[in-house]
Amino acid sequence: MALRSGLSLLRYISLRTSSRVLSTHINPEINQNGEKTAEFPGAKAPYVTEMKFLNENSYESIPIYRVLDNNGDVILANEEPTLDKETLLNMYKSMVQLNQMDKILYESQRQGRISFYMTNYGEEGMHVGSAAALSPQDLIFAQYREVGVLLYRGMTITELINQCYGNHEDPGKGRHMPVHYGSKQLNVVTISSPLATQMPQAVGAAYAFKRTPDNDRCVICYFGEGAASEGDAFAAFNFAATLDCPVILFCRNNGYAISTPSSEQYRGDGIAARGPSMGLHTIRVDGTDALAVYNAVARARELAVKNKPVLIEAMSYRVGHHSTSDDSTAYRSLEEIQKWTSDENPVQKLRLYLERKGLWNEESEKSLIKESRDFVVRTMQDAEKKKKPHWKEMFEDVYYDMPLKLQKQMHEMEDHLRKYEEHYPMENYEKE
Ligand SMILES: Cc1ncc(C[n+]2csc(CCOP(=O)(O)OP(=O)(O)O)c2C)c(N)n1
Ligand SMILES: [Mg+2]
Repeated sequence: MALRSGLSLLRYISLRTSSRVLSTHINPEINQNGEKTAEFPGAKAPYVTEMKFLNENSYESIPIYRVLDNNGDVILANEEPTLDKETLLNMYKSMVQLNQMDKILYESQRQGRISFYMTNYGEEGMHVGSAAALSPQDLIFAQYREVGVLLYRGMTITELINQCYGNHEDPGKGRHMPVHYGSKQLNVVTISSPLATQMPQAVGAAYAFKRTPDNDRCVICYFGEGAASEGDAFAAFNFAATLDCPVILFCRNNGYAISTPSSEQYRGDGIAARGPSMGLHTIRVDGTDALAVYNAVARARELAVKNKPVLIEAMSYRVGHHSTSDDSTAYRSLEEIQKWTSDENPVQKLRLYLERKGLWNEESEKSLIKESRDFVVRTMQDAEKKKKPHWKEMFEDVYYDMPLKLQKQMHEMEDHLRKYEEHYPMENYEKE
């Protein structure tokens, strides 16, 4: 009798509190009648006689891990990662270069020099923190707003700008819109615009790694909280978990999917809540804190290479407009933007941390900004002068043998260009 009432008290507590309590306080073998836990093929769980629907309030919110406070102070000394000076400075320099590149390329779109651009403001901490924790061999699948990851990995500003200008040095040969970067050498899969396409692809690549003998690589897949509403996201989560893939699914939750705020994008406790429910190791982290992101990804990497897939939800704020096709003041207040620019600025936080450690000062800041800005401006001017790829490139590289239909279109184009030669600035294009 005593045993029975003790068990029902535990059952009561477990239903009133979090799922974590549920798993620790109830003997999983026995239900409240002293019987064995149900063992359906689809669920092994205790029986209960009290009918209760669970909802988002049945669980505590998943906490947000951080290392630094808003002043750049380490909150708990033993959480401070042991990063050498060079790594810390590389992280910070990538952030500053990214800011300068964003500023100038955004303006260059406004001046009609490129067709489109997307800035990364507010998300720099997630970029450099995650990139620094990966091995250069790890394969990156990005969405589009992760340029700091690419810079830290080693993609040069020259390569990035050549892509945006679609000149003949762009590895994509001018076929993509700006910001669709990729690099075979640096293990960065080319970005594609349809949201979430990269997610099942990343999990598939991770599965291929798993099947490779002596694999010590993992895949990291970045995606926005908006993209997480796509069916492909669920397919990716489920394949990652059920096939035990060496993958880190990294959600950048920046609060918006263009004009849709996250409050309208999903219900429940964000993207992280989906992780444990789908069998993924999960953590929610302060994405404005580069050191917290570093720690989370370093640990996630250790798990992933042992074929334990991980979901990370990094919380931040998209400070800039969605893209050059958007004006975000139409759907959010200037005060809201200001709050995230000043108090929760990831670049500022890391800078304060470096200053406290004696690794940075006002002078180094000024010279880095000037150096980065000048380099971006010069590179942009050079990129603009470079020739565009030969027009025939647009018909090539898809089929090994060009189908007749395409061959016909190519010949029609050739005739057209010959006939109306004076209307096309062919001198700006590469010769065959
Ligand atoms: C399948 C698909 N639907 C819609 C779009 C248009 N679109 C481009 S970006 C975007 C918002 C994505 O938001 P999120 O994933 O949160 O990334 P963020 O822009 O915030 O970095 C939308 C709806 C698209 N590119 N692909
Ligand atoms: Mg978003």
